[in-house]
Amino acid sequence: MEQTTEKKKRILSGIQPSGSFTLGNYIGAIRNWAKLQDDFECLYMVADLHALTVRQVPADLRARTKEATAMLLAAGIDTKESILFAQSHVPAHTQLNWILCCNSQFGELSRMTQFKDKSAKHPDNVNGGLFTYPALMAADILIYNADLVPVGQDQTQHLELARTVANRFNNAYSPTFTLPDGYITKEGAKIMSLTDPTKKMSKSDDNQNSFILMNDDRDTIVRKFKRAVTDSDGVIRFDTENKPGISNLMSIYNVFTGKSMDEIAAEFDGRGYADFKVAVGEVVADALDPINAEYEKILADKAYIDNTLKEGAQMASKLANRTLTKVYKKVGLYQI
Ligand code: ATP
Ligand code: LTN
Repeated sequence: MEQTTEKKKRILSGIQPSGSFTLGNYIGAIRNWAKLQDDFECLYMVADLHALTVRQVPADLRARTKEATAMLLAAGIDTKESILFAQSHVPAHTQLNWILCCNSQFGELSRMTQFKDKSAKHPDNVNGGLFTYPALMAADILIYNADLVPVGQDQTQHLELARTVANRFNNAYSPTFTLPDGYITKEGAKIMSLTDPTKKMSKSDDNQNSFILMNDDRDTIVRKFKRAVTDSDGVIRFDTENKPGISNLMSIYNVFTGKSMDEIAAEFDGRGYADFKVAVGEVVADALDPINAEYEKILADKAYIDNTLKEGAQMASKLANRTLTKVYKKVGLYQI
């Protein structure tokens, strides 16, 4: 690594343990997290509190938080380089959340598309947490004064809100928060559902065939790709508007092979969709297999996972509490 005296920029990102991680999560977020560790000071978080905005089965949430931690470790998050923790283990996030809620406008929160989507999906549970979700996400980021936030495209609106709130606070009091930038890779910023390629691949989708899970086995992966919804014109060409299904598969193939869309089109010229789908399945399975083997090993070691989270929470809390103390003072909360 290049020697430099400059302070490394800081990164914070999070993922909800609202289901097992999908290929969309891997390509859009997790894959990049591991790569960024050398060049940035990274904090990665299992956003268990955010998951509560949708009703969870308690035992499942508990299990998935542990599984999420194991999967992040298996995917290359190295605790010698990065801080890995669970959101609920660092209470300062929720404490700052309140202050940021008081600095977020009803109109701003009402415009969030994720709020609208999830309200439509769960009309019987349009709760306050779902509405103020972006203020908690802003707290996650701002409490560490993160410079960059690696996320998929769907999170850009939330990031924009974090900047707005940070800016408002800095102007109302005094410069306190770093304005965070998104770090969104062009390739794979939005992987689409395999059963409806106009929709984002999402781990909370009810249709199991719509997503590939990071811990699906090779046969399942290939089978799901074979069933992927495409079109009937039989030509492999990148055209997101008219051929969203094939374009999505091409994007996935591109991520794992590094081949350009033209190269992919040439490789499969004159061959049918069936061949292409199997090829996509194979490269995905090749990439996920070793991560999975590691995941199984880590998951069996509860003490290691617990210890990782404990140390992560301690380190994160130290940084977070410093910001919280400053903020409490600035807004005029009485200090004893
Ligand atoms: P949920 O279905 O519970 O809303 P999700 O699958 O959308 O979950 P999140 O926990 O909200 O996943 O997202 C974790 C990270 O993965 C975020 O950075 C998000 O942008 C990214 N991500 C999620 N789905 C995709 C996708 N289909 N393509 C690219 N990135 C994605
Ligand atoms: N809202 C994010 C998860 C998340 C997050 C964060 C991402 C919670 N807090 C802070 C980046 C930074 C999502 O992916 N749905």
